[in-house]
Order: sequence, then structure tokens, then C-alpha cells
Amino acid sequence: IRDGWFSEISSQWPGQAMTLKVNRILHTEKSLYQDVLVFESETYGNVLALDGVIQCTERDEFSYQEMITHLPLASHPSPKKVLVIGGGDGGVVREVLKHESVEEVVLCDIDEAVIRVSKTYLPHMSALLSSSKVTVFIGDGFKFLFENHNTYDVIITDSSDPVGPAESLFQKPYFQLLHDALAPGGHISTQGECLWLHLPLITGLKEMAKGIFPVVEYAYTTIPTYPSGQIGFMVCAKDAQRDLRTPLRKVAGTRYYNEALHRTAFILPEFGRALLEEGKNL
Ligand code: AAT
Repeated sequence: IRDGWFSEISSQWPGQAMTLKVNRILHTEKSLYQDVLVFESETYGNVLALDGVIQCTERDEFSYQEMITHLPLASHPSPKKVLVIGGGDGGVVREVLKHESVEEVVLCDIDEAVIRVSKTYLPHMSALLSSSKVTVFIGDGFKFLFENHNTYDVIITDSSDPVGPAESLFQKPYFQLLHDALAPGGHISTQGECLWLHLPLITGLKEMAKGIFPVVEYAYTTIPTYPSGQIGFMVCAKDAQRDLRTPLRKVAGTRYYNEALHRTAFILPEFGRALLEEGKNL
């Protein structure tokens, strides 16, 4: 923060930085895993940043949280047990609970500090963490999956970027664990970075996931406060017949997601499509 403005400077998006005007700093802390910062911004509500990277703002979080959740859930015939890895702010859990078939949600975030500060400063995201359907577990998502086999209908990895504690969540052993932790017919979605910035990473992720899941798709959403205003998701199914691009039900109470957007979220701009689907670099 300099002269009252927060800039998101990182080698993961060289030469650019989202900048937000700060009204006041609400919380700073060095947790066991990362630098935790919460500030009140002038125009985006309260903002959570970890190691200087924006994780969510109250104004636009719903775009990301709704899409990473409803793409795998609305295309699943009957999701009952759902696991969220990361997502300590609780926004994804809030979205999962919009599906009436869901009986049980487990959240596993590595950092208790994220959950604690979200309960204080991001109540609209964290409120449902105290629902009777929700169990919160503090620990590494990679280790958590080791102990779970054939259990979950949907697993959502709402993780930070691959620099820091989430590094292992972008690698093949993790995707194998996700596959094995899914019940038959299960779906996953994972935070899949930005087409404008990380095309080589996304290409590698997709190729890797194809070695494990029979159905692998990449979708994206728009969001002003993530780098370049766009972020994607790897969405995969354990069953080769499953169509992830088609919603099977309406989801009530959303502000970004709708059925038409579900279908179009998988349609990529030509430079992304050509590389991800045909291996052609335009
Ligand atoms: N919904 C907010 C968006 C996030 S939050 C990412 C969360 O992942 C953080 O709470 C962090 O503590 C958690 N996390 C990181 N590594 C692990 C791990 N190994 N196991 C479990 N949880 C983990 C993502 C923002 C994306 C930013 C895009 N630039």
C-alpha cells in the first residue's frame, strides 16, 4: 500500500497491477502460511489479500464463487456430498448450499487465519460456514484427500495461485487424488488462472488432467479484481458420458450465473481455443 492505494504487484502478471483505493486497513497478520491483509476499499467493499494477491472483494466475488461452484454442481444429476478445498472465506460454501440436493459440505482450508478474518470482515461470504450441513477442517488439501476415497459427488478447489501454499494443488498427483476421492459420476472444478496471462500453464494443466479424467473442460468468467479481469476453471468428470456444458437444473438466488452463461462459459476466444483444443499457437 502506497499513498493510500493498494497495488497487486506480482511476477505472476509482470508489468501490470490492479490498484484499489484504500479507505482504511482493517487487519494485518503474518499467519503460519501467508501474509493476511484485509482493507476497506473505496469502491469494492472489503478486500482480502494473501501475500499481496487479491483473493476476493465484496463487490465482485460472486462472479467467481458462483461460476466455480455452479458449473460442476448444476451439470451433476444429484450432488449430495461436496468438498471444498481452499475457499476459507466461505463464498463457495454459500453457493454450494443453493443446491437443494446437497446434504453435506466439507471445507478444508490450510489457513485458520483466512477463516477467522472472513468471519469478522466478510460476513456475506462466511455466514453459512456455521450451517449444520457444513464441517470446517483446517489442513492441507493435498493431505486431506489422501484419507478420502470414493466419497464426494463434487470437489471444488478454490485455491490461491501456484506460488506459495497452493503449489501442489496444480500438479498431477493432486488431480489423481481428486479423481480417487470422487464417488462414481463425480465432478471437479479447480481455480484455473487466466487465458490472457497463463496460457502455457493452462495448456499444461489441461493435458495433465486429460491423463486422469475422461472429460476435461476449461471455462471462464469475468471479474474486475482478478488479474486481467478474467479467471478460468478446469472442470472435469469421472464418467465419460457426462456433459459438463449443460445445466440440468436452474439455480435460484444467483447474481452472475444463469443457464445461458453456463453454456457459453466454455466457448473460448480463438487464441485460447486453438491452443487448448488443437495445440495450435496463434
Ligand atoms: N474464494 C477466495 C478465493 C481464493 S481463496 C484461496 C484459499 O486457498 C486461501 O484461503 C488459502 O488459505 C487456501 N489454500 C492455499 N493453499 C492451500 C492448500 N494447500 N490446502 C488448502 N487450502 C489452501 C482464491 C483466489 C485466487 C486468486 C487469483 N489470482
